Amino acid sequence: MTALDGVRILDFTHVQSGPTCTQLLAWLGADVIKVERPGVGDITRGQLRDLPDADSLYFTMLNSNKRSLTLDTKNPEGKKVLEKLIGSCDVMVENFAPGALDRMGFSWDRIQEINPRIILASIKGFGPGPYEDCKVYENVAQCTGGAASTTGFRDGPPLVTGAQIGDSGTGLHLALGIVAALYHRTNTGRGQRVTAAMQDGVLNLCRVKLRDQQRLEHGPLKEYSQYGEGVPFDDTVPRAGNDSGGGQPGWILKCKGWETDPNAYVYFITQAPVWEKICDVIGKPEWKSDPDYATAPARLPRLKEVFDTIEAWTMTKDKFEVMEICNANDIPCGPILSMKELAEEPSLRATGTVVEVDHPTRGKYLTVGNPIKLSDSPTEVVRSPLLGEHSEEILRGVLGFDDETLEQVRSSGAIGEARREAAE
Ligand code: CAO
Repeated sequence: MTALDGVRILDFTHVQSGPTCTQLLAWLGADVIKVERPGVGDITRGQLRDLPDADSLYFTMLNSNKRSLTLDTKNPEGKKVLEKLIGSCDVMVENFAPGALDRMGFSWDRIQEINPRIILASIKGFGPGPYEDCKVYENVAQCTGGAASTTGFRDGPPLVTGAQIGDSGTGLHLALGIVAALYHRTNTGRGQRVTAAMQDGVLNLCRVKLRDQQRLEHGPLKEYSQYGEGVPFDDTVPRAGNDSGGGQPGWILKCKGWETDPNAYVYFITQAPVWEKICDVIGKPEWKSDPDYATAPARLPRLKEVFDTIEAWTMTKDKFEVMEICNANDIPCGPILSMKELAEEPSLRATGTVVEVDHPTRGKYLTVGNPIKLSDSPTEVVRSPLLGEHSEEILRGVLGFDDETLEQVRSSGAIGEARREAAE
């Protein structure tokens, strides 16, 4: 039995943020019914295509383990089907632009009227306030949630990060809210609204920078390398390059081969409890008793020199040798792994974190599996559905439609033409 066995999700999500949420719920065992516009589907099916006529990796990697139903919810017959689905599902998830669900005729009041037990979960770019009506994409959220202003180097422009903290991060927040609301419902019998704004999600993930904003009022941020370089702070948290965000200073250092390999680097942390071991490993045993280097506070003003010296050692080894030597000495560090290295890493395949699946139109592809491991409810990743692949199965199986009702809905144009043949 899966963890979310018996939970049925009406999935009105598209692009990335919402689909990551419902994919997580599907991986945890919920029955996720993805509703898509007939003939069109989620816009990502056709975006960034690597193969002509096959669903893109963008889509396939965000929609595993779901069923696809095509339904025109602006068609009167389609609206009736949607009402029935709302009545039969436990959770409805959506990340339309603000107001779109209301315009479709499905306000929260109306949804509750149809099914008081349902949970309505939404992602929007912003919470209530000046920007509540705005459409938002990933990088807008990174910029408005504090990530971009604190990412990059001090002398360069703000930077966005490759980690999709605005979309996938908010999807993850929403999934947690949904699971909590389901738990609440088992005690109260009532559904509720769950909302997660992308700006809020990003800020939550950038909380250490809000911490530093307040610390600035009481003096310079001594663990930022600009402190050691004598560059004064102004009244806002600066970009800190590769400085560690925590209490143990770290930096990215070159390893052997850096001249030609853009990922021949290691993240090295000068964790205070293992400082003496670091001194021995890098060939600076004299630092152990030198008052300028022996303690963490003494090292703060000279971090650049410390890391330059450690780098002179890391440059004599490749990144995996550095990892091996440091780990044997309890020194925390991590090689910069490329996507190619991650895709080929056998241990990630063994744990199901990277999975190869087969798809009827695109063949085999790699996807990220469930990063959350439950001992009694393991996830088996199933390929993403073709557009409308399960329309008939859902209308018959979930709503109990017979041949005649199905034909009536089909002839109204509400569900379009299913692409069952491609799956056969
Ligand atoms: N049948 C009929 N109509 C449908 C439908 C269906 N099955 N599914 C969607 N639609 C309609 C919607 O009702 C909406 O119509 P109206 O504009 O007439 O109300 C229309 O499709 C477009 O929906 P949208 O406004 O959500 O889509 P968009 O492409 O214009 O905007 C996005 C995309 C992502 C910017 C916007 O949805 C948004 O801001 N979402 C909230 C924040 C978010 O999740 N962003 C992350 C996206 S990933 O980077």
